[in-house]
Amino acid sequence: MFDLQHKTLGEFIIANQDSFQYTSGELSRLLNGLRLAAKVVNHEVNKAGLVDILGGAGDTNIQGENQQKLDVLANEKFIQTLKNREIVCGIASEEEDDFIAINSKDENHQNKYVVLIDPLDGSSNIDVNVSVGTIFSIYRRITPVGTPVTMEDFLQPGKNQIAAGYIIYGTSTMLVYTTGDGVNGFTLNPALGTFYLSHPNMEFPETGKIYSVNEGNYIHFPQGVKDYIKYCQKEEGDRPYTSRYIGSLVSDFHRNMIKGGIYMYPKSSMAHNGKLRLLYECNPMAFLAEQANGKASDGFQRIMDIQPSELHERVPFFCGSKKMVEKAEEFMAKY
Ligand code: AHM
Ligand code: MG
Repeated sequence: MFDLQHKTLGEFIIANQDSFQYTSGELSRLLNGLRLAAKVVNHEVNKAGLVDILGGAGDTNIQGENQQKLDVLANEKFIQTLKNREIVCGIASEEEDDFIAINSKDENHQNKYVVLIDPLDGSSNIDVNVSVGTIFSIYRRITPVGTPVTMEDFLQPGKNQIAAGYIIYGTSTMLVYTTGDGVNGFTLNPALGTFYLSHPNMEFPETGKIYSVNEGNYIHFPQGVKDYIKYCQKEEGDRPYTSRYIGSLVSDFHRNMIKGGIYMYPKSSMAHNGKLRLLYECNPMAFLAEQANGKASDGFQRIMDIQPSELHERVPFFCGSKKMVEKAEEFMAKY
């Protein structure tokens, strides 16, 4: 029977905690906290069509976008779960203007980790029953334990991440994560409420045949991107490629990792740094991509080398099968 043969996420976390280079019990508790919140949010997402939790909550987030109620709810659930368990010293969320400092009860602030989270990404897809996701990223704090966290603890380059992952609320719900030792995917058995290891050692194929980009913005893209898109469409060798764009980063990334492909959110004449957020979206996906033999770039340089200067900073994003990202960079370099 599937469920009995396969390792559960809880078992996997325990089994692998010794191989983790940093003190591990705390990270395990943190991953367990995220796993729990994921199940709660999954429950809410799955009943989205049934209850009156659809539509804008009336608030706009810091980026000036209308927040869906489920965004707010997912944000609350993740923050509550992490706060209550006192497993992190700070949280930054795409839905919050500022980071949240957490003071543990013993007043010693002994927790070493900060979490950055996009609680529900792709939320414009919720009310049309298309997959959405949660993205998380974990760093060790820079400032000493025993003191309150500061902005410095959050503004770290992606290469400092010690873990990152996503939860995809799709045809099935999966939790996919890395602690820097490859990428593993776990599928939720909704009847039991248990995640099982279903996709061990996930890897992007070296190259692929899918390109994912919002082509409606074509006219506003830099010439390098336009040329690369034309290259993807050209009849030559294994081309033309297939165009697939869900508009939900986690889902587009997940498909491309399994099938081989490239996801792009370039800058445009409308949005000078693209749309995606370096800290909540690009860095965690870049860490996963690199751990899965893929690549992530802003078109010119490695995403995880960028030194962030603000929490909600945006950056152009090219991510996926290594050869495809390199090809896109080649076109970008011409201009
Ligand atoms: P969000 O954080 O407001 O949900 O925006 C991020 C999403 C990504 O999941 C997706 O890839 C992209 O925005 C789609 O944007 P667009 O509709 O401009 O193509
Ligand atoms: Mg988002």
